[in-house]
This record gives sequence, C-alpha cells and structure tokens, in this order.
Amino acid sequence: MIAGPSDQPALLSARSRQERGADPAIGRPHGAATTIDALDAAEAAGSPAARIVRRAFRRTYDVTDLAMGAADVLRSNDIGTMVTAAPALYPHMWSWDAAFISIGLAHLGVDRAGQEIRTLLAAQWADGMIPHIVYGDRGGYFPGPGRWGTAELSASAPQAPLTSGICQPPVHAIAVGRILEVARRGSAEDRAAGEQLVRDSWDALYRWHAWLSQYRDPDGTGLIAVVHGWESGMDNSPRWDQPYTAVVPGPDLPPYVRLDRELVRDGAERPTDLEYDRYLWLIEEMRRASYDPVKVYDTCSFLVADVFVSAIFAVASDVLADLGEEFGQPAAHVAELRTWAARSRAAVAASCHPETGLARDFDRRTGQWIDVETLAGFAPLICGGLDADAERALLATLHGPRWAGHPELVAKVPPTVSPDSAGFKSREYWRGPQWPVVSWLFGWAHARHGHTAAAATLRTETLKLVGDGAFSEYYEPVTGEALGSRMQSWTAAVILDWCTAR
Ligand code: 9WN
Repeated sequence: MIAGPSDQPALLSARSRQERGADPAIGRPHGAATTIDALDAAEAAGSPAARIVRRAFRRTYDVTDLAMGAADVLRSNDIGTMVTAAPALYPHMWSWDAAFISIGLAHLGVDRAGQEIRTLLAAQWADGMIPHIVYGDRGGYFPGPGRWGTAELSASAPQAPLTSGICQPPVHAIAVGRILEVARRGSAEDRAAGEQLVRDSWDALYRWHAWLSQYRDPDGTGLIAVVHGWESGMDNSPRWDQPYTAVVPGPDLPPYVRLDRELVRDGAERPTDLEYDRYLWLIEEMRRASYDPVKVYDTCSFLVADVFVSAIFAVASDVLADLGEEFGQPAAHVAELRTWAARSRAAVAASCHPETGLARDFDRRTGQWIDVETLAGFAPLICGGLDADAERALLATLHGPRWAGHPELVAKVPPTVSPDSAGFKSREYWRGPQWPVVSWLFGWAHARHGHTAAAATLRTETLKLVGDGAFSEYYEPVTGEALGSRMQSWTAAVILDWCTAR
C-alpha cells in the first residue's frame, strides 16, 4: 500500500465521498442529481443559460489541495498489488494507465512506483508484448479474461496473471525516465530505488519495443500499426470511423452484456453499442488467430498505422536509448532503439497533410491516408522531427483559436476534436472532451523539445480544468463538467506530478 505524505487532505477524501453516498463512477452526490439533470435537459435543449450556470458552479482549489486530493485518489485506488485505473469503471490495471500512474506514485514513494512497473512487466508476454489489461482478482469489467481466453489460446500469454490479448501505447520508458528524475531529487534511498528500477526494467522494455517494431511494423515503414481501436488508447476517436466500417460482426458473435453502461448512465459519454459490437468482433478474430501476432497482422479486419502511437514509440525509444547508454546496456540494443526512433520520427513527419500540417494515420487494409482532424494530428509535437518553421506553426495551431485557445473553452487545454470540426461531440469520450493525461503528455513533450512557455501554460490550464477536485477521466470542454469515471487514477497521477513539478 502507499505511504502518503498527508493524513489530512483538504479536499473531501475519496473514501468519505463514497461514504456520503456519491457514486464513485458517477461522482455526483445524490442530492445534486435533480439540479444537474435539469441542467442536462436545459443544455440538451441548447440553452446558453445552462452553460453559464454550470460554469458558475465550478469550484477551484489551490495547488496544495489538489496535490493532496490526487494523492488520496491514488491511495484509495491502491489494492496492494496494483493501483486500479478507476475504482468502479476500470477495477484492473491498464498498460498505459499504469505507466502514468507510476509517475504519480513516484511522488509518494519511489519504491511503490517501481512496484507498479514491475507488476505490469510481470504480465509481459513471452514474445515481448505488454498486454493492455492485467486483471486483478476482482471481476467487474467487461470484457474480462474469459472473453479473451488468452491463457488457453496463446503460447506466449502468461497463465498468471490473466491478461487481455492486445496492447496500448508504449509510454512506459517515458514513465521510467520520469520516475528516475523524481528519484534523483529525493533521498539516497529514493535515488537507489530509481536506478535499480531502470536496471530491472530496461531489458523488458527493450523487448517490448522490439515486439512493436517486428510485429506491428514488419516492413520497417516507421509507422506502428494497431489492430483494435483500444490499442490506440483513443478508443472511439473519429480517426477510426472509416477503418471500423470494414469490421462487420458475424452472426456468431457471442452475446454479451456491457457493464460500462451501468456505471456511466449518460450513454452520450461512452461508445455506442454498434462500436462495442465491432470491438468484440475483433476479439473473436484474434481468438481465431490464437493471438499469433503474425496471423493477427495478416487477418484482422482492422489494421491501421497509428501516427500517435508511432510518435510515442519514437520518443520513448529515444528515452530508453538514453537510459541504456547511461546504465551500460548492450550497445547493439541501444543502437537499434536509435534506429527505430529516427525511422518513426521521420515517418510521423512525412505523414503530415501538405495543407493542414496535421499528421495522419494510414489504413493498411485500404492503403489510404485517413484525413480526419483530431488531436492525434499533433503527433509530431510529441516526437519532434519537423523543421523549425513547421514545428512552430504546428505548436501555434495547437494552442491557437481552433484548438486549446478556442474562445469557447473553459480552460486552454487541447480538446480531442476541435469544437470547429463537424465531428465534435462535447461529451462523447474521444470525440471532443479534454483528457488531462493527454495534456500532460503534450506538456512533457513541449518541455523536452524546449517549448517551455507552452508547457507551463498547459500545466496551469489543466490544473484550472481539474480544479473541481473530481479527478475525472475526461472533461466537457465548454462547461468544464467532469465526465466518465471519477477518481480516475491517471488523472490524479499526472496532476500530482504537475503539482509537485520542478
Ligand atoms: C478499454 C482505462 C482505459 C484507458 C483507455 C480508455 C478506456 C477502455 C474502456 O479506459 O478504455 O481499454 O473500457 O473504455 O479509452 O485509454 O486506458 O483507463
């Protein structure tokens, strides 16, 4: 369990919120339901007054309070072996969540941060893949391990712990690098624990990057493919709408019951049932390929070169190579990481649309670029690789009036889709809302590439956005309303990192 710095969080503690009757998934005290439902109805009817009232009710806390509240969320979601992604909606470990969560944990104890990474890596498949979900002992999430059947069907999957059969964006080396930075600011024990973590995790992370390179970019294009929208982490982004039309669920799709819709009552905040049918059908396809990565690549009806995952892969490969050099890891492996980083960085830059400058995904099944404007288009700002003028222009677009600086937004934080785009849906998951964790990633990348002022703005504005202390999964950009799960661990983790940032 986490040993935390504060016993008296100034924010209403997560546990006491639950005790007082707030539903952790909905996060709304029951007494407030009528007012909020009335506001929802008024807003749905297009009343600007409802938006103004909602904004006026937003409360804000200072940085110390936020840090204590964030620490409290992490402690409260810690089930000993892992910090679950969220208490009700996601009661297990998710791969990229765990990486961000470990960054937050580093501020509460470097050992505990290391344990989180070790728990994830203990579930790494024999071939090198880090699975997108590591299941704990509790059920409570669909699809659970039985639906995937990885332990029975795949020779590479572990028998224990049970895992899903796909992966998520490779942010893990970034997390280990950040944990080391935090550790080096702490005590001698912290420093030793941070350095030991690098030594213990480096080879596993190298094998993970090698898996992505070998099985998801077999032709060495530099763009890493995903075989499921869940692998992108941006599950129902409009980026995937076209490729998903090729995923046609068969009549033999086994029946299922969604649990997420019981926890997030407003259906507009989650993917649709048709989207879920497709998600589940892809699992059937992968089961039929026994999760063999070569067969999956060849047969899966969804195969898209993901420009945002590729950008993360590029920069994370560089971070891992830097750590490898410092910690005396095999020179040949470090050199491979540098090659992958350079190749992916160049491919991300080359994907940019000649007019908009936004990076694009590539549908490998149809052989076409996907010209859909979303936050993923700013991928080159994650990995670098543009010439100085193009990079400055892209940075100005991200922070300008079509995106983070849009005049309607409550905080200057990039939305997942621009409010000026036809596909913008202010409440719907990856189709418009602001995700604090994605802002942190851009902030980290801005700082790495020397855009210090832009990094500082993202920090300040995201702290403003999450000032209600709900630590929500995502936020409605125009009103700042907390959406999806409350007490979401990765939101708390990145806020804690930003609150204690140096
Ligand atoms: C499916 C856990 C995960 C995040 C993803 C986010 C959401 C799952 C879901 O939650 O995905 O993996 O059930 O919607 O889209 O990025 O890792 O927080």
